[in-house]
Amino acid sequence: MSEVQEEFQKAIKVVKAAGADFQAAFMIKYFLLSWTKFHPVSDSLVIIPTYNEKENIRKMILKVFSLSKEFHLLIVEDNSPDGTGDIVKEMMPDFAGRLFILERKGKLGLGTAYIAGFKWALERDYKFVFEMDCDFSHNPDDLIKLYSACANDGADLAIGSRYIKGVNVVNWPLGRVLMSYGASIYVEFITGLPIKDTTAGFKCYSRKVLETIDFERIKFMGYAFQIEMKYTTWKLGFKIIEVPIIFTDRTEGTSKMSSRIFKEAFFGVISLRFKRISPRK
Ligand SMILES: Nc1nc2c(ncn2[C@@H]2O[C@H](COP(=O)(O)OP(=O)(O)OP(=O)(O)O)[C@@H](O)[C@H]2O)c(=O)[nH]1
Ligand SMILES: [Mg+2]
Repeated sequence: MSEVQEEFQKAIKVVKAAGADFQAAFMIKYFLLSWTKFHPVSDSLVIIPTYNEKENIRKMILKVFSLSKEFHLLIVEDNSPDGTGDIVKEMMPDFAGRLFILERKGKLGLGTAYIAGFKWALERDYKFVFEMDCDFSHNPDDLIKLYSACANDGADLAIGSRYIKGVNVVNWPLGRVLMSYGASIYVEFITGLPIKDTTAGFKCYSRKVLETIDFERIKFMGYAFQIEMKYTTWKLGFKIIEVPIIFTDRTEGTSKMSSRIFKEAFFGVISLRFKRISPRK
C-alpha cells in the first residue's frame, strides 16, 4: 500500500470511529465544498439585454467568466431571429449556476428588458447589479472598476463614463459623439442632473437603489430609460460615482439606435423635469 493510500485509510478510520454528528458535519462540508466548486457564489449579477447579437454573445459570455472576479450573468433575450438565445442555452450547461437566460416573446425594448432583469435579481441575493451591452462597446474588464466603486468607495450607483476626462470614445462617427455629448449638456441644463455621461448604459447599482426605485413609474425605453434611471437615483438621494471608461463602437452586429429612441429622449427629458419622484411603497 502506498503512503497516500495508508493516509487515506487512516482518515477513513478516524471518520468511522467518530460519532454520527461528526460524520454528518463531514458530509455537509464535503457537499458544500463540491457545490460551490461547480456553482460558484457571487454577490454580483451582470444583466445583458440582447437582440440579434449572434456575432458577439459567445465571446461575451466567455469573457465575463474569464474575469478575476466571479460575476453571474443574466441574458435578457427578446426572441432574436438570428438565434442568439439558442447560443446562450447551448452554453448554459458549461456555466451551470452562473449563466442564466430570461426569454421574452419579442423585441420589447431595452428599458423593460432591464426592469425584468432587475426584478429577477431582487428575487435572489445579489448585492450588486450591472447593466452592460453585448456589443463590446463596454469593455467587460471595466466591470471590476464599477464593482470597486460600489463595494469599496461607497457608491450606490457607479456609472462607466465617457466624458470624465475629455471624450473617451473610439470609432464613433462625429455625429454620434456630438449627439451623445450634447445630450448630457442638454439633460443637465433641463433637469440639473449633475452627471457628465447621462446616457451611459454601463453601470453598477447597489441592491438598495433597485429596492427603492418604483419600477412601475419608469416609463422610457431607450436612451431616455438610461437618463430616467439616473435622474430617479439622484432625486432619491443616492450617492453616484462616475468611473472613467473608454467606449468603443461595435465592430460586429448592428445597432438598434433609431430616430424613435432619439425623439423619446429629447422630449422625455422635458417631462422628467416635472415628474414627482418618490420611493417604492
Ligand atoms: N432584450 C433586448 N435587448 C435589446 C433591445 N434593443 C437593444 N438591445 C440590446 O441592448 C444593447 C445595446 O443596444 P445597441 O444596439 O448596441 O444600442 P446602442 O449601444 O444604444 O447603439 P450603438 O451604439 O449604435 O450600438 C445590446 O446588447 C442590444 O442587443 C431590445 O429591444 N430588447
Ligand atoms: Mg451599442
